[in-house]
Amino acid sequence: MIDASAKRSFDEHGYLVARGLFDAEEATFLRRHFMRLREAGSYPGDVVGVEPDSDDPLKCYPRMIHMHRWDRVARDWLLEPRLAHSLSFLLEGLEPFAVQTMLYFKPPGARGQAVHQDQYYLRVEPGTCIAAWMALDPCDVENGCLEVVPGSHEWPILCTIAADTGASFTDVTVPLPEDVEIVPVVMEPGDVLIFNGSLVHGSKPNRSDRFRRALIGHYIEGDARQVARWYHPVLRMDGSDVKLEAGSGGGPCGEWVDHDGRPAIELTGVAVDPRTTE
Ligand SMILES: O=C(O)CCC(=O)C(=O)O
Repeated sequence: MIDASAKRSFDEHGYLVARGLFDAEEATFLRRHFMRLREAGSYPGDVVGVEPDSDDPLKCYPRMIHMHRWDRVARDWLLEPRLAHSLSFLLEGLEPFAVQTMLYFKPPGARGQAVHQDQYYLRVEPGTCIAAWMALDPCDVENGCLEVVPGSHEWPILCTIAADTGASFTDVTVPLPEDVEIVPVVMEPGDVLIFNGSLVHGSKPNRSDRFRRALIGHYIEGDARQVARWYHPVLRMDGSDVKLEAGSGGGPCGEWVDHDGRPAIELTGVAVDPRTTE
């Protein structure tokens, strides 16, 4: 249940955890459903194929993208009334539009995803995107739970630099000043982390012998006129299509500079269109 004080915390920090928004049985059902699909073959949106004998755990269980375009269970979850109500409340009555689903399997030994901002990819105009990240397993530091930089939703989109691909399956990240606090978000199955599209977040490798599965929905503010091409078609929460402009990704981005001995961001960079998803 998201109340006024949770909304204040969301506005201040850029994220909140809706504990128990879904129950453990629903999480179990979704976990089994997507494991069955993943183990049965390949799907549109797979960046790499399933390679059961690979040494890279992420090639045995690559993430799934945009499943809601061909899987009823994923579509029903993306448009779920509990998510619609929670997001509308946080957006002050503005119903969001739904644009993406993803399933991260993150098996034991899998790399994480270097810290980034989702809005770098979605380029929603005006406004921003918002993510609903639902734990399907207990998520903790050992198995590479999501980590966030509280308050970073107030930052502009940062220019990216190369990531350490030994620890991250994506190859870009955002630079962070040394004293920035990165907070692990420990969650139980059915909990949903809701976060602002500019919030810096990512995850470390899974160093446990457990999976860390998560089902993710990406949404945009309901008064947006544009979102990057990759995220079309755009859906209202009743499932009907809404026509928005298809922007390119890319655009201005911020770089850290020293202002009287303190880090500050100046919009001096230009990001290229990533033509893919976060
Ligand atoms: O689940 C993860 O490890 C990363 C997910 C993420 O960063 C995202 O959905 O944007």
